[in-house]
Amino acid sequence: MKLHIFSASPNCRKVTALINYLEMDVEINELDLTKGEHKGPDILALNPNGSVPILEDGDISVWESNAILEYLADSHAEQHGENEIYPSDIKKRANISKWLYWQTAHFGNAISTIAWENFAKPIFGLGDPNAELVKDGLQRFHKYATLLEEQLQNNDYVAGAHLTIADFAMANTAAVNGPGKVPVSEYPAIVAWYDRLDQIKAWRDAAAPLPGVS
Ligand SMILES: N[C@@H](CCC(=O)N[C@@H](CS)C(=O)NCC(=O)O)C(=O)O
Repeated sequence: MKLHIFSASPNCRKVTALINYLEMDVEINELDLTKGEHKGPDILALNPNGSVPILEDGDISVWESNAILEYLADSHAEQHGENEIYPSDIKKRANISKWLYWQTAHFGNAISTIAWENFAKPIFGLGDPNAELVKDGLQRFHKYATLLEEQLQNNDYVAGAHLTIADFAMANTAAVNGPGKVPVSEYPAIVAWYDRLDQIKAWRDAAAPLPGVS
């Protein structure tokens, strides 16, 4: 298997964390997004969105980071057996899936808006933050963070008592929350959960230096 990434990207961190956690043998191809290396014809042939991460496995390519998490966890289970990180029981799986979809549609989407405007956009030379978009992102962030906060007040991990792929998915923006001015510090259970994840070497090792941050 081959994974195309930009290490500093939050959506790539969730995938590399899982690869580390499951000790999977995956070839890594690092692309520099700041140089547009993800827009070449070879990458567009794998992912017409021209975004990373992208996983190649034989004759298929998988894009959408949460789909890649599921595929990698299932591939690992096929060879090594069941793992609590993504169990096969359909009720446990549904409980994980709902958080994965929610992360993409809601929590992660709100954070992306804020962090893109405040942090990434200037780095890509695309201008100053748009105050209206930041305001909209913050409104959505607080709505969804309130829900996640309650879940994490009652559970150590996003989907319950065990670490699952939903944790790596949900925490993906940990490194950009600070420079992106995402107000996660207002939510103590979320902060404690980020700290819990930081105890996991596979997660820590997936962190990469951010462009423009020393
Ligand atoms: N929903 C997609 C988002 C992928 C995405 O937007 N990746 C960013 C990096 S975090 C990217 O490649 N951006 C460059 C671009 O879209 O041109 C996923 O979860 O994989």
